[in-house]
Amino acid sequence: MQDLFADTPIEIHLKESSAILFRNILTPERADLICRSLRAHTPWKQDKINYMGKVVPVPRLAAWYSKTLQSYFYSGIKVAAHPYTNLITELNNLVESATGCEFNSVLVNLYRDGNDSVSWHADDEPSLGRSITIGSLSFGESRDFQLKRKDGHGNTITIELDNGSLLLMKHPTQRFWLHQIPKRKNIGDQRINLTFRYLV
Ligand SMILES: O=C(O)CCC(=O)C(=O)O
Repeated sequence: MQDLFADTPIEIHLKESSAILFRNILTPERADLICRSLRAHTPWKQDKINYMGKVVPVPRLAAWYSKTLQSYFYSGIKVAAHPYTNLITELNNLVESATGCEFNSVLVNLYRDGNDSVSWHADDEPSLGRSITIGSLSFGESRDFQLKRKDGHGNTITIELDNGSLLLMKHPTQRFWLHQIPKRKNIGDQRINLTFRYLV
């Protein structure tokens, strides 16, 4: 993995918490290569969840990797872990060197086009412990990433996450804030996002 190539990090002030955006953590060429490799070699799966009493497919594809092979529970489903590949290990190391935080697991999401999305949620599953830091690495098409307070106060914040960008959501963002990737018309290209976490 080549050296970090980031622009000056941008601090995003969130009430009671904060996030840091690192744009261009990789060169565009390197980010494109990684995007293609992840697209081709990830064991993508479309999970189904219970939503208002119905079993529905989630509007994206995903794969869960864990260094410690721990399964992951979210939205009432259990997802088995894949072992870290060389590329996932390199990306984990990259995110750790940029942020100084430790990660041991990652959810990889593929948004095939603007119809794919993830709705409002917090990454606050009990397996993540009490102090949760998330390192979110994006490849491919730029998409809007939105944050809003759980208590309904204040405005929704929108950040564009581009190819080769890293967003660090510090503790206690997951306690007070929700996030989503909304559907968008006119987005024909794919985006891959990796949310690195630390399972206790
Ligand atoms: O795709 C993103 O930027 C967010 C993904 C996400 O929220 C998640 O995996 O929990």
